[in-house]
Amino acid sequence: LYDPNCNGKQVMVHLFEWKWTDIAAECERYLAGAGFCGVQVSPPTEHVILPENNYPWWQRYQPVSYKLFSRSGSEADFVDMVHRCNSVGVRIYVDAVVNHMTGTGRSGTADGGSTYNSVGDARDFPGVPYSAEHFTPRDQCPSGDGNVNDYSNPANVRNCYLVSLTDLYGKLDYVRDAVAGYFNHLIQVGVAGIRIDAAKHMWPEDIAAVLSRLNDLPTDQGFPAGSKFYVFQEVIDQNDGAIKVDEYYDTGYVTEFRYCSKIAWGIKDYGQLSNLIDYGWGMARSDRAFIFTDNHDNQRGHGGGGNVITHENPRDYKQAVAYTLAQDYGFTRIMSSYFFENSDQGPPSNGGYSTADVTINADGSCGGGWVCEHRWNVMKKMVEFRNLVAGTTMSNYWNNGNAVAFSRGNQGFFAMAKQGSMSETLQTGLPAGSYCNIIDDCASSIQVGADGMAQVNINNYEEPIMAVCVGCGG
Ligand code: ARE
Ligand code: CA
Repeated sequence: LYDPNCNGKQVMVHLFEWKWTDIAAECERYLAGAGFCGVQVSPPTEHVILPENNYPWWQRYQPVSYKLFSRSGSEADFVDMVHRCNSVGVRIYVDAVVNHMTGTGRSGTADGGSTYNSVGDARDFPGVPYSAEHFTPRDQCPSGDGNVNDYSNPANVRNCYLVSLTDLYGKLDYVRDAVAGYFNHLIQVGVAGIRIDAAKHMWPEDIAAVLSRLNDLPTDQGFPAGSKFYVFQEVIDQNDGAIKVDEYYDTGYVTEFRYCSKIAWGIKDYGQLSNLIDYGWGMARSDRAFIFTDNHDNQRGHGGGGNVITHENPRDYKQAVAYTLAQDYGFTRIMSSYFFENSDQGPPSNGGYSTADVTINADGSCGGGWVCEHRWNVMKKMVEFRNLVAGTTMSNYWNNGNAVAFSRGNQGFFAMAKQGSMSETLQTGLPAGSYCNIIDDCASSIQVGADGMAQVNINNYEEPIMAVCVGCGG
């Protein structure tokens, strides 16, 4: 439940809207070598298709059945991806949409062939199958129009329809069995875990009931016997409602959205980095916190949006992700995006509904509209750093409001300078010796004395970051 099942590796990447064929290739050609734990993939299940909205990315958050047939590919492609990634030690985590099915008022046939009808009182999803009695009864929802509209009332949040999405009745054994059946199918294929979408809108005991029905992970996909599905739950707790992240600790990790605001604030005003993790603010305990600088919603103003830093400001973004990976709180995920002009726009396409391949340029960056933040040199090097210092705590913390530095046990040392330069004599916590900065590919280095002190110089406006570690770099 709490172990991501990736051999102690520390960082996941969300390859948002990538096709299964491209993810399989990315595991083999890049992610394995770069030390990534695994990939969060977009929802793999059959979903509505919305030409009238120009095939927005969010159509995949309206499932039609649990058949593995989506805009990212067929079930055969999915299975091939999971197997190929597992065989190079990179795990797959599925974005699981099980709080609801489609929005109300929709009908049609999904790509995998299943029909759906949620027009009027109909709630027909024969591909599962679900019908009207499997959806939360209207009298359970204390809201005038049946939709979620009062975040101060847990029954409203969990029993009403989130943005008019038909809400599954998670109390029923039938629904719990159906959802567990979907998850056990993923497990049998070799998926290592899930993000539970809209977990905040599900009762924790309903989630627990589903998880209690799950099998161990299969040893034939390289999981040690007795391994459990890794779970992280999307609970947006910004101190703005009745639902708190700690209600979900027994069923897995929780997304910590306050971290997104905090790191954005900290990069704007380095002094704030000193109290980045604010337990007084109710932030989740470290061994339950799932953290990221931005996600597929808040980078485009969905899901409450907020002040977050994204790839659109590369200089700030590199600092935000570098700091996130350098410090010791939580389990980390890196976002990998595509460029967009409006917040509904789907991924790069070949026209219409067909998602374009990810193009890899000769220099290792991506083309064709894909941003591939996870391939930026700073991100790659910081993944290496975080893996190497895993298990150590932050110490020798120093912050003068313009530059910041700290050590990770006696394994690593990190420094960052907002204006692009710094020159300070600092305690590194490291054994004496010469260490090179992996961020600038060892163009600069520090000399650590017998007392652990070193002269730390940064002179690099675009990437004002230093990361050194025992046994990394050249
Ligand atoms: C779309 C249309 C809607 C339409 C609906 C049904 O935009 O107008 O009514 O379809 O036809 C995504 C998109 C939605 C989209 C949906 C379904 O973002 O725009 O709706 O897919 O296609 C809350 C929830 C949180 C949720 C965010 C978006 O708590 O769980 O809202 N996030 C997840 C995903 C989303 C996804 C869904 C859930 C649905 O990450 O990508 O929606 O599966 C405060 C509160 C938060 C609240 C936030 C925004 O911060 O504390 O709890 O988040 O405000 O309301
Ligand atoms: Ca619900």
